[in-house]
Amino acid sequence: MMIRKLFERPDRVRQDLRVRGRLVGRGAAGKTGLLTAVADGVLNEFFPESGFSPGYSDPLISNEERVKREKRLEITRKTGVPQTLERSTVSFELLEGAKPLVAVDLVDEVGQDFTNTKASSDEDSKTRFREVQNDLSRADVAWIITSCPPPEFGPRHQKQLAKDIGNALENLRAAVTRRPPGRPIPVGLVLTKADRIADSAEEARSLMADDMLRQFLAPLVNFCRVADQVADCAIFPTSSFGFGNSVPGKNQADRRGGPENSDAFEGNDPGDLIRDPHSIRPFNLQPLVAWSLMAGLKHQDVLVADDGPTPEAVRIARLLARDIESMDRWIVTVKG
Ligand SMILES: Nc1nc2c(ncn2[C@@H]2O[C@H](COP(=O)(O)OP(=O)(O)O)[C@@H](O)[C@H]2O)c(=O)[nH]1
Ligand SMILES: [Mg+2]
Repeated sequence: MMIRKLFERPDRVRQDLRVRGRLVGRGAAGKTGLLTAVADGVLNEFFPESGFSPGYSDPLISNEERVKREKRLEITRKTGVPQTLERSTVSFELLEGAKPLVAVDLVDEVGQDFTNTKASSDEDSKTRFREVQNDLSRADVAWIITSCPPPEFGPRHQKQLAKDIGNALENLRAAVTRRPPGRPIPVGLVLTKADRIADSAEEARSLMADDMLRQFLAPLVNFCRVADQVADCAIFPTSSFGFGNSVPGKNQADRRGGPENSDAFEGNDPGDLIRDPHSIRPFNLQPLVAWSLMAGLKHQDVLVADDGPTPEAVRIARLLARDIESMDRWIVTVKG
């Protein structure tokens, strides 16, 4: 057996395909909302060309996950997206008919671990931070989460945004430098809460031209463009609630890392609540998931046996590429 890059030897591939997605972003960037919306809005939907569907082959697991989702949605309905106190994983499979093709897991991180862990922090915090970094350095795809600022964008938000992007970049850089040589990671730059600045997808698109988005996320874009350790990279504006479906909530000051911490990243960011939980229409998430699976499959190392089975991962990645082409999508390519 040898380890090879999939697309260098498309004739041979291992069977147990997996895509591990890891998220980076400060507290209140929208990570939990995003993963909840992926679980609610993308699972059990069919991709347009391949007919693939992210979901569960085991009804017991499916029921388990559904109950978790419904609980989370109920909390979101009442008091907003629940604060993340511990890492948790959203797992599902990419199915073709009844056949599971790829095991997918996406980890919801505690944002404060990225922003508040310091060299002088206690050992427990530093151990947790190193675990997150280790995991990220071994991931198949990374989502770097930044949120759209509120409509009243001023110098304070500008400063906050620079700080958020700077922190995300430092974390990404530290993780990718520890990747094995020749094993670049695809990076999705996810701009959450697009519904904060526009009432519809059309309006959002008219407000944010491709170059403006690249400019908005310039430090991350520039890094990903030149870093050898980064494979494909693209920007995805998203909304977890959907357009016209949020109302300003109370200040997030009571969330961990709030104003009692003078270096708070999220203390002044009033969160939004969902106006009508029955009309949640997550925006641009199916393209994000399909792209992540495609890029994640394309760039991972695979075990290659000289007389091995047929190139299943290549077939899947190609079909996903066709799916993406025919989806209503907003993908701003940076690299790849
Ligand atoms: N308008 C709007 N607000 C959102 C959206 N997603 C999250 N939020 C708000 O941002 C806050 C933080 O989101 P959360 O997902 O908990 O961030 P995390 O700390 O990165 O997990 C939430 O309490 C919501 O108020 C979205 O799609 N649209
Ligand atoms: Mg969270």
